[in-house]
Amino acid sequence: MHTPWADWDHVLKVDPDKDLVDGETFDDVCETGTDAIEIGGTLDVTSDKMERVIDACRTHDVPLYQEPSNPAVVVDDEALDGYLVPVVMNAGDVAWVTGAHKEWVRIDDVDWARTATEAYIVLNPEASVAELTDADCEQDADDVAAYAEVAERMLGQDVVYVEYSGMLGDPEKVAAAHDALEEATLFYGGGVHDYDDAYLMGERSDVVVVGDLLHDEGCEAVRETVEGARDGKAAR
Ligand code: 1GP
Repeated sequence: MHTPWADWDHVLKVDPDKDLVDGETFDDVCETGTDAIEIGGTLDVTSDKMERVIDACRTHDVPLYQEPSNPAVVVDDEALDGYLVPVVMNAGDVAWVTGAHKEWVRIDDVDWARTATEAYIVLNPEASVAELTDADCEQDADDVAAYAEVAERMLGQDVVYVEYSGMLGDPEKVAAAHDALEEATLFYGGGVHDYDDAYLMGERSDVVVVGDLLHDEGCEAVRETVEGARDGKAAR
């Protein structure tokens, strides 16, 4: 698989289970300036809900990826550029390291040319993803850096994802993960609400992922985070 994310600054993560702000459409979402849209959520996601988002975005140019949270929700659709599949480095439950993945490969004909993995390091214990995966979120900056290095060097991961879903993370830990990587792309996600948050994390990662803001505040707020992520990265 080629690695388009190496050129991204910003990803918008759409939760198919959540509504857009009143009056906004997926046309507006596709025009926020984000480099890619990832469709995925942790809870109550179904393939029907996924399809609805893919359909609404299919005529736009913005790259579209599915981030399946379990094998049952994987959608086969040519409008998708590919699949970004989470592997949780610090999961307590190995289902989220190789278990669900093994089931998927067993039951499905995986389109490997369009499939890549993201090595998640989950750091907000309050997040659904932390609860679901039984993640050990007690990690200091050294631990986070070590997980990042293991992901890239031992497991050959091309995307490492520091995930604080729902809260703005510790900039020092994000920077530690970034410093530990050679070629892999570092995604940062969690609690980015405005230009300044995006700038802060853009300075310390390669790609800033914005999720809830879209559903809570809308497209204009997202647009500001695109600017912030780009400016932060440029200032590095
Ligand atoms: C969630 O990392 C993303 O997987 C984004 O987090 O919803 O807190 O922006 P937020």
